[in-house]
Amino acid sequence: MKSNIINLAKENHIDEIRFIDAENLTEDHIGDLQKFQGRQPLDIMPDAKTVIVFSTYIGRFVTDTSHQYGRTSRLVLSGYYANIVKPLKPIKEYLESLDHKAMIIDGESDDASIPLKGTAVKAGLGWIGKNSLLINDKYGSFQALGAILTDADISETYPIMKNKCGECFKCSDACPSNAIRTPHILDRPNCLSNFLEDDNPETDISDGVDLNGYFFECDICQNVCPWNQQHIKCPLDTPYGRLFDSNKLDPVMELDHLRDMDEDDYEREIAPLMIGYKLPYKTFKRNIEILLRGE
Ligand code: B12
Repeated sequence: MKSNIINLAKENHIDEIRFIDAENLTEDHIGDLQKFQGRQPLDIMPDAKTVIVFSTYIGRFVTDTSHQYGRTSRLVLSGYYANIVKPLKPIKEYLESLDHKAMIIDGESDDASIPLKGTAVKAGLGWIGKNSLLINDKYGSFQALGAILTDADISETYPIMKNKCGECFKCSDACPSNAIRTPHILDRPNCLSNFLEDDNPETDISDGVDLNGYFFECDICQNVCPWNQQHIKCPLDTPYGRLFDSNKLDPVMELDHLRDMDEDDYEREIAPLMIGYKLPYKTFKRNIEILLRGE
């Protein structure tokens, strides 16, 4: 069964796959357990035996970063922003065909889903960086994560990776809205990614802040991470990344073009990038205005 699952994962462009037991994640995996009440694998599927953990490299998903272009994150451009369901579906269907339960966990429902970064830590796929993201030597933090909870008993154990951030504080120093004051803990209301998708933020954290061109989501804390530099200079050539052609998207991202977009243009050219969640047009317009304010 396992080798069939691994083959299906490969066919669907997944780069790493691990099988961990469905027992509770501990402080070593997720830090403060209190914050994850009701989100442990067994809270979600009480008879689960295994969590299958998936990671896909998204380092190639970038558009032109020069000044006259707007930017969005690698996660959005990869199509996995709130939805890594598509490549996992054949695996879910395979498990179900063998009369097993299988539930896909993606990023769509924050509160109902297991914490994917901690799950990946337990699977030996990386460590939690100071920017609160999963990092490893091979992919840096440019990985989208997903999981399948199942009652099939196919788990293994993996050594947990040592944290290799050391004394580096580049992510917290670079965050223009000061969202990483405590290492490993993201101050969500102060994170630009959070702000740029919030239709009705309590405070406008963008005042006087350089968005580095980002109009939806933000990769600033990742762009400065030493573990990502090799991927920024020369992204890995992976099957999924190969499907992305930035040349097609670059003209759409020109700031002049973004500024002039009406709702129809937006629906046609930008909205399809946002799989699983669509930024309302009026919030997009607000973000572009903020971006141009800083030009
Ligand atoms: C809600 C959410 C957000 C929110 C809040 C983020 C947050 N850090 O909480 C917002 C919208 C801001 C966001 C932004 C982004 N997100 Co997000 N997000 C999620 C989601 C849906 C849930 C995360 C969650 O549970 N947060 C709740 C808080 C309580 O937990 P936490 O951040 O995990 O933090 C805990 C750990 O750091 C731990 N901890 C603290 N100290 C220590 C110490 C040790 C030793 C250990 C082990 C742990 C530990 O305790 C913290 C809680 O206090 C997940 C998908 C999922 N189901 O897991 C994706 C997810 C985490 N996001 C992801 C990504 C890629 C991003 C962005 C990079 C996208 C972008 N470019 O804009 C940014 C990154 C911002 C950042 N620096 O974290 C990826 C992470 C991939 C990776 N390599 O880690 C995920 C897994 C989605 C996916 N399908 O791949 N996200």
